[in-house]
Amino acid sequence: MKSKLAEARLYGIVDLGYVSANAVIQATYELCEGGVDILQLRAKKQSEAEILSMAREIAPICRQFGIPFIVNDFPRIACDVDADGVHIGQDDGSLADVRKVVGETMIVGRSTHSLEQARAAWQEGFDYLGFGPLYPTPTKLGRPGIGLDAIAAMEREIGSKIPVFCIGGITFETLDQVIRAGARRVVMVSALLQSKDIRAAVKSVKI
Ligand code: TZP
Ligand code: MG
Repeated sequence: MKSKLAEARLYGIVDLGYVSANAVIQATYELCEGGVDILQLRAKKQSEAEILSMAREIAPICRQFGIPFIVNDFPRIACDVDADGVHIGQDDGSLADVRKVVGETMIVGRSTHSLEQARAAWQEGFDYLGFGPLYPTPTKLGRPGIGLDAIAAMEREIGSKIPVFCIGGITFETLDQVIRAGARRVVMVSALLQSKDIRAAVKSVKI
């Protein structure tokens, strides 16, 4: 799955801020069928037991499509459902601490919000990074947009070494300018999940 990660350009997230619990499986199928290259489960308000149960259902679907499955925030759940990876934020501890739970082979990703944080996360040894939010976004309230100016330098220095996915406010309107600013890989959350036809929306992303 590390080779799939290395090739991934479009990262989709099943975010429970946009998908109700009873629509998680449907959304997972539509993202996979549309052609996301990697998929994350992100549930900020659900209990660990609920997230475990959703992750258990999503994992075999991603496996069926050959798409790496990443669990946000919960290394233990990632292990329990035999996910391909776990994604953690700046406040979720060190890579070494996560590795104690998930072992050496699982993919571990980190959110970063500046070139300095991206550099630090690369030096620490994370497998991939999120970089953003580029624009302010309701999906991650309370964080200012870091803008597009930092993308080129980040891609030159870090994105040339490990996969870095630009994230935050990337829509069908903003995608072009994000790519023109130098982004190689993107995460799109609300733009895909709020589409009438998620599958068609994913298919229409050209990156
Ligand atoms: N981390 C930085 S921005 C963001 C996360 C999880 C949310 C991105 O969502 P959207 O809807 O694509 O702006
Ligand atoms: Mg977190």
